[in-house]
Amino acid sequence: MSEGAGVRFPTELVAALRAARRVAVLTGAGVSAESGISTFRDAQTGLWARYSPEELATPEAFRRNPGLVWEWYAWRRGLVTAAQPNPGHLALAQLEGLVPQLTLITQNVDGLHRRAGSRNLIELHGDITRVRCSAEGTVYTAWEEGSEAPPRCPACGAHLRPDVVWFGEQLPAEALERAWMAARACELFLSVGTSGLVEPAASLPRVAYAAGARVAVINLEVAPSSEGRYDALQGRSGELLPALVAAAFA
Ligand code: BV8
Repeated sequence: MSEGAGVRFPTELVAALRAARRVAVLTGAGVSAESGISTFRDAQTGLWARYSPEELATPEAFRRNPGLVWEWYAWRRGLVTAAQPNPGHLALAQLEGLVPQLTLITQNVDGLHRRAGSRNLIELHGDITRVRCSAEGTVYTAWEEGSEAPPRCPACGAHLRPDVVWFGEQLPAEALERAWMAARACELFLSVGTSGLVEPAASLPRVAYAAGARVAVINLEVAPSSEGRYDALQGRSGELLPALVAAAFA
């Protein structure tokens, strides 16, 4: 075992990270939990307790009640902009400068990896701090909030919508292709803070493993399915990621 910041890791994992030319990382909501952003598995709080994300994060919900869906995203956007990247986000941004090529593939829509300094970033499910025209697809990073919710596209008058991928919607083809390629090409794949329930993102660790990569899972709960194939590191990403970087590069 190798030690970093008081945490012990399998020596082979630390050696693999130190030696890797290409590393791919998949993150989920668990990486942002220590920034105070509740995960999808956590109960929704307050006003939104009676809704499940799966029933609001869909095109049908937006068609049925665009104002409700818009308000839910406005509430989440407020939480996200008030949050700060945590040591897990920062360790991944630091790691990008320590290995020859690190590709960070995130399911998260909170923008915290970008704010932490990660640059080679694939946002599989978009970013709730951006909106787009529901008719033309034009993306806006700033918009007028008037009396009407959702606000309307300044160019065509259609409703604006969050720039995210809803359940039942295709992921952006270019982002998904880049993620498949990174998973197939890497020597080491880290899956961090994800329950691995949502496809197609959940298939990426399997694609990497099948292509010969070493796969390590860092999560509060480690699924028995990874037994024997993956390095399973149970714990908080805000503690384990900085410790792993320290063990490999300190
Ligand atoms: C698609 C953006 C092709 C929006 C998200 C029926 C019809 C259509 C599709 C489907 C269908 N049935 C199934 C599907 C496929 C569907 C899917 O996978 N459904 C699941 C629920 C079964 N997928 C899709 O629809 C995708 N598109 O397939 O298109 C298609 C098209 C048409 C018809 C057929 C096929 C689109 C999926 C993208 C959805 N958008 N987000 C928004 O955010 O509002 S998904 C959203 O939920 C997140 O982005 C994320 O991906 C997911 C939540 O997962 P996690 O990130 O893993 O978070 P979770 O809370 O689950 O887990 C957190 C983990 O962290 C836990 O394990 C916890 O223990 C751990 N943890 C907590 N704290 C810490 C920690 N770990 C470490 N440290 C800590 N401190």
